[in-house]
Amino acid sequence: MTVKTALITGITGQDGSYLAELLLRNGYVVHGIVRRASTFNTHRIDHLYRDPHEPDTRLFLHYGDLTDGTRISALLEKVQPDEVYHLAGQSHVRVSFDEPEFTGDATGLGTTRLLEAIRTTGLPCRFYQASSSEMFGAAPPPQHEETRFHPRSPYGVAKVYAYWMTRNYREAYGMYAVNGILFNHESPRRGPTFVTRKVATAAARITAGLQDVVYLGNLDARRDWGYAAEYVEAMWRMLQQDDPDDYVIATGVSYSVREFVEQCFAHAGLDWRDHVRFDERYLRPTEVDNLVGDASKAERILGWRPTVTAPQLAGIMVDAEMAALRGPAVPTEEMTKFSPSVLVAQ
Ligand code: NAP
Ligand code: F7E
Repeated sequence: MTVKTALITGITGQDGSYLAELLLRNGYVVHGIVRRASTFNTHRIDHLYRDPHEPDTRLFLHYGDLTDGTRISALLEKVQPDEVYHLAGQSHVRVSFDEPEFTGDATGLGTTRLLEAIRTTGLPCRFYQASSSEMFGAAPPPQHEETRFHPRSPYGVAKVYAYWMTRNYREAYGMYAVNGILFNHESPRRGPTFVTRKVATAAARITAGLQDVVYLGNLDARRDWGYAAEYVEAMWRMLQQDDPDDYVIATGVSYSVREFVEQCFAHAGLDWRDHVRFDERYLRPTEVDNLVGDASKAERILGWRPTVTAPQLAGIMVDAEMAALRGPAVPTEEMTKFSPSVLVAQ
């Protein structure tokens, strides 16, 4: 059997770490692009890393930045991947209002740099673009592959641009390039400033007596929250089809931020109303009110279906935060033992 080689941009992020685990489990050689920082930013994948001098090493990391097209091209030439999973980007919606230009550069143009590098190197590789439900923005739910985009943030606008560049390269050059339009997906590895992780951390810390309140913004927004480890499986399946296409990935059920907060605090044995305060700094100039994905196409063609619900996710995330406070931080390796079916049973 031929061993496939994958290149993951954003391997140090939440999704990159789960995807790297999945691909290594599936026998791939995995290369990841890591941006240089003055502190280590590889904590989500440290448990996967082996000394590159060991003969059975299948994970390789390379420095690179999405804003550096020359480096992206050089890495593609060097790695010669069969599949490219493009997950890197400035992914925070609120921050995109503060940094619209950088967000456009990294999250929007970064995709073009990769597509153009694939085209000019002539590699016959398959390309996955991490598109987002934020592209639907103000479009009423349920949102599916044919729903018209109405993005409500510089992040959403950048993702719409990248979505169309991916489709354009598919149509113009016959490239195997797909858009995975993923609705919100969370886990204990979620970045600490996204609302689910922020709330789960606060619930655990309040229980431990380390803080008393948490400041939040809009509690009325509704999101379709799923579990990240299950969503990366859908990414992989999208690149295993005969023909390239675009797919919505979602649970089909939405909860308000208030409901998710309530679930986290109840799981920790707390009444959220005693601990949640409002701070307008967490509001966005334009908000996305209600996202509910219709993933029936993915179920029909990819055979993909989520199993973890948002209330279960709230429990998983609060438990992980409490475990991290009890001892040394929850080892990432331990988290990987949560297979989706195990999680449902917990
Ligand atoms: P994340 O945790 O924020 O990870 C983003 C990754 O991109 C990190 O590895 C980050 O590196 C890297 N990165 C950022 N700017 C970069 C640059 N200029 N050059 C190179 N690398 C850069 O995001 P995620 O939740 O895993 O999401 C993965 C992708 O899916 C993102 O494109 C996101 O926009 C998209 N998406 C996410 C969701 C969701 O609910 N999670 C839904 C739909 C789409 P550092 O580790 O150094 O910061
Ligand atoms: O906000 C509200 C906030 O930042 C969710 C990214 O992965 O998913 C994510 O974007 C909701 C919003 O995620 C706070 O106003 C209230 O309505 O966790 P979030 P997001 O904006 O939905 C999409 C699909 C992506 O593609 C993105 O990359 O929660 N909210 N209070 C708050 N949000 C935050 N962050 N912090 C608060 O204190």
